[in-house]
Amino acid sequence: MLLKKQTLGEFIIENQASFKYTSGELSRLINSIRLAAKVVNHEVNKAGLVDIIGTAGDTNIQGEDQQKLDVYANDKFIQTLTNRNIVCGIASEEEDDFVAINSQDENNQNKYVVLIDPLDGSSNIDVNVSVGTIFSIYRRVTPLGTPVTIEDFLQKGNQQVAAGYVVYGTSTMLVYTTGHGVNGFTLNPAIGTFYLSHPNMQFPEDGKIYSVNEGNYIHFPQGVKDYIKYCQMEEGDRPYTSRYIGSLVSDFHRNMIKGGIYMYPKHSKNSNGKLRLLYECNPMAFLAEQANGKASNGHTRIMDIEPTELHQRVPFFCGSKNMVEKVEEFIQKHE
Ligand code: AHM
Ligand code: MG
Repeated sequence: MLLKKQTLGEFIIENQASFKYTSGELSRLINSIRLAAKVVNHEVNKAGLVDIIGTAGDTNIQGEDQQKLDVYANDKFIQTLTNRNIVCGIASEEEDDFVAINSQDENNQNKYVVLIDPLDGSSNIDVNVSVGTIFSIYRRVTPLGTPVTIEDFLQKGNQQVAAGYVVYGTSTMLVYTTGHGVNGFTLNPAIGTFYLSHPNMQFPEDGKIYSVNEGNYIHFPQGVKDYIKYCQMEEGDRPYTSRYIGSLVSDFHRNMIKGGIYMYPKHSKNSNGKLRLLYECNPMAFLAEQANGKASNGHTRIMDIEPTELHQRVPFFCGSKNMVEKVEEFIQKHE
């Protein structure tokens, strides 16, 4: 019975003391993400009913069609964080450049920046398959009361203060970490409250699920091809099961619960893969490590990569520790 469980609001207050810097600001920030998530959830759930699905006619900086709901989710998250005057800057997959929020006002004491993918996996919207929101939170590195700069956003993942995602699935969940493990909250849509349903989430050390777009197989590096063949081999607990939703948040969420690996390798047409370091890979890597999993680009820990640009892409291997280590072994054998 969810009603007997702790609510997200109660959890945030109770755990405020364990945050690295306890001014209450980070609690307010997570609270405002919770609010925006509920608003977006409401819209995602009625996507099939109203004329909101389909492209908005614009293309984003990566040259992809923007779906109307991408735009909606982007606006809602930015509006909520701006109106509540909680952060000094936001970077989003849907914005070419970062958005500064009153950061040059010398009285502005907001010390956090948020990087966000407002609606990830958006090509799934039109076909009623789960999508998600991913967020990553840092303290700014430039002084308070000065304009926020690109440096505030180009921080290594190991500097994250908090990260999480919302999965708009068969039920809507908000899963996040502040560096003290990973907790998952399920929305009771009847009363609009998130309840703690998955405390202390952990990736099993080993898994039996591999998630990759195998349509790209021919273009993958030899090490990745060999690992896929290894997953399919009849030996020990193999062959593994192949599951690919094409929505990072949902694939990650399932793999964290059941044990598995998500892969988006580089390929011959896309030398850095597809996923973005700052608002897709780093937050998922932080969650993975906090849940006893691992995230790598095949060679290096994702959270140790020095970012050079806002929309930078990296190859991504993330999930159960032993599986990620195995694919790294295969990749490194060939390079
Ligand atoms: P998006 O941010 O444009 O939605 O792209 C990210 C998504 C991930 O959620 C998903 O895992 C991947 O792209 C799927 O890509 P592909 O269709 O190439 O397999
Ligand atoms: Mg995305």
